[in-house]
Amino acid sequence: MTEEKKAKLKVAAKAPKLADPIAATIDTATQQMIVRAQQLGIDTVFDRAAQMKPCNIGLQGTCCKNCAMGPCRLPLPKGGIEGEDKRKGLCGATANTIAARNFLRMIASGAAAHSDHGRCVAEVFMSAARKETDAYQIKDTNKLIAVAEKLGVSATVEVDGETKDRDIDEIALEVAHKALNEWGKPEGELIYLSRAPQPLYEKWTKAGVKPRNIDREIVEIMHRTHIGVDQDYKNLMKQGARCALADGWGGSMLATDLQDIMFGTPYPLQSEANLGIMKEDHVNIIIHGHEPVLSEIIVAVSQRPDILKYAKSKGARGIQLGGICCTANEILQRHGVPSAGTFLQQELAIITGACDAMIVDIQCVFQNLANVAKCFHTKLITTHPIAKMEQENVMHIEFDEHHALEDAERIVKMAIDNFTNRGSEVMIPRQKATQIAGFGVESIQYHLGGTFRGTYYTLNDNIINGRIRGLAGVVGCNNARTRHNEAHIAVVKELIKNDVLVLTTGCNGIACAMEGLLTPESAGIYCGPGLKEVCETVGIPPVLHLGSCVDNSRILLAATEVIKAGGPWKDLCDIPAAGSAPEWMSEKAISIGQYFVSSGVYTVFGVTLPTTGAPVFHNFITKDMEKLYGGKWDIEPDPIKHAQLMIAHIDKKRKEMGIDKARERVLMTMEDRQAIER
Ligand code: SF4
Ligand code: MSK
Repeated sequence: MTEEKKAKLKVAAKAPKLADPIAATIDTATQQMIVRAQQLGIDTVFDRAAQMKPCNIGLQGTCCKNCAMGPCRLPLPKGGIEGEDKRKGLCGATANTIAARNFLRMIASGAAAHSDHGRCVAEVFMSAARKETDAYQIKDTNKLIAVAEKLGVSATVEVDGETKDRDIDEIALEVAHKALNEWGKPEGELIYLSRAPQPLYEKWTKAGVKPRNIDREIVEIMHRTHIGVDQDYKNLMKQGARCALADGWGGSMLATDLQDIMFGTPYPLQSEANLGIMKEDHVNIIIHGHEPVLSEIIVAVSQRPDILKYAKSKGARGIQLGGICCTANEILQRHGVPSAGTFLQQELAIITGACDAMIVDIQCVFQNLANVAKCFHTKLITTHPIAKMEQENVMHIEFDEHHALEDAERIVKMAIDNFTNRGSEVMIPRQKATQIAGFGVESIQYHLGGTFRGTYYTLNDNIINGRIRGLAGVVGCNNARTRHNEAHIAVVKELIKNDVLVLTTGCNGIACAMEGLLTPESAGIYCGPGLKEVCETVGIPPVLHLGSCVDNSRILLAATEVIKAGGPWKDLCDIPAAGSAPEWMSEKAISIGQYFVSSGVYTVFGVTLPTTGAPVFHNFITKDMEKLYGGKWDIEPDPIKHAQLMIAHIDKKRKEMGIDKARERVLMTMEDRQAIER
């Protein structure tokens, strides 16, 4: 071998392994941008995933570091456990205890993230109700009255024996107090539990898992998982269920309701998705994170004529807003702001070279954004007091509802000023797809309700007659350990092909939008005959985008409306429905999964579950839990098998409800019918 060849090999051996763009993602825009990043020598999450292997013991959920005698690592022996499982940590904690404690801490963290988001919204709501800020008002008074009723706040008052409507501001103030109280009230139970079907409420009572207040359930998990406290995986999971319910039927549900009242309840609208929404001749502002309180104002400010004039004075043709992750979903649902991409595309938005500012709030924000931004002119701005970055090039403009308009104006102007600093290294992929988003409990009622009955009558009717085989809630993140968007799209396509109507949120919603599945026209291409007929008659997509991660509460309430509208079902676990998170990664997904399960939903996760190293505990959550709540966990990384598990569950429920035959009749071809008649 020549010296030159040896030297080349040495360099190659030292060079970090780079991601294969085709293996990393199914999305061609993302593939192009991974190549672009590699050409520019900028590492992305895809390369880092190729370079770093996950820890096998952590994957199994059996590594404990809850005290300084550990970490105690209890891997599952090759070939599994025969006989008694003698594995234990220094304190004697078994693999079941360790896996359950870790699982609970994920639930606590996920519930805390959603619920702290909810608390922040409730505080802004309080400021709006007190009229301490001009930036926020009560936009949807109908929703305010509906929410007031659920919280036990009267919308009317008796004056001299006459019933009169109460002042809206007065109602708002009382709603704000009632809502904020849910985080820390000293006694009682969460008010919204009463929104669940009665049999489910009774199950929670019997199991002793009704949340008392939101914060307490999170704190209690941290206590019970401390060394030497709760050492019974079943008892631990009781608290896991209680904390997750405090998220789904508490913090998340309140966040959604109060956001709808302040920012408007979403109704279907048209928009676009993928990196191609960015425009070379516009100021591009990317908003990323989860909390819509500041982004709402940024949307309003960027549409103001004086601001547009200012952008034009700098040579831009306008301002293009785009979203990443769930802030994207929030501003998409209410204003039609296009989605620039999912969780795994956040670095790529900057690598286009055309991102003049990226504004981030909380959750799912990569710290590496700062390193990527350094390579371009992009201003990276953190806005939340609890989420800063250590890198010097990151600017912090702290949001406060009392001066939200000024904050938003400062940020948008900074982005406009930065437009002139763009380098020549601009490459925006062309790919983008049309999407119809903005669905919710109310709009499903409008599209699939009865004209005179004002309920979910038409939806129920079509489930019972079998045109719609069942419902699926498909949600959650991307995970760099799996091929970006592949499982999301394969699961959803398999479901709609089999006549299952899909309700989506989070990054699954964005992935489906990028694939063109959020259009009514996609029904004709991808759906089975029953679902196709319903979608074409009503004019809806076969995949209904319900919003952000906290908006999974909309899925719970939509399912509850199905019960109320009548049919053979009495409880959520009776409905032919299933949940799924094909590419999950965040702790919030575990909290969501657990509140789905504790609400009676069979829930399948892709990738893996951090419970496989403790087979007894794993068995408990994937089998035994069904006896308590009617729902249980499952794990299936293969997307087609994953969807088929959900469909098998849906068919099992159809049979239990006595509606399996109706579907067979409705899906018969004309020839089949004629054959019977002859
Ligand atoms: Fe080990 Fe027990 Fe400490 Fe966990 S709590 S690290 S199992 S000694
Ligand atoms: S943003 S939590 S990656 S869905 Fe809600 Fe997407 Fe998951 Fe974040």
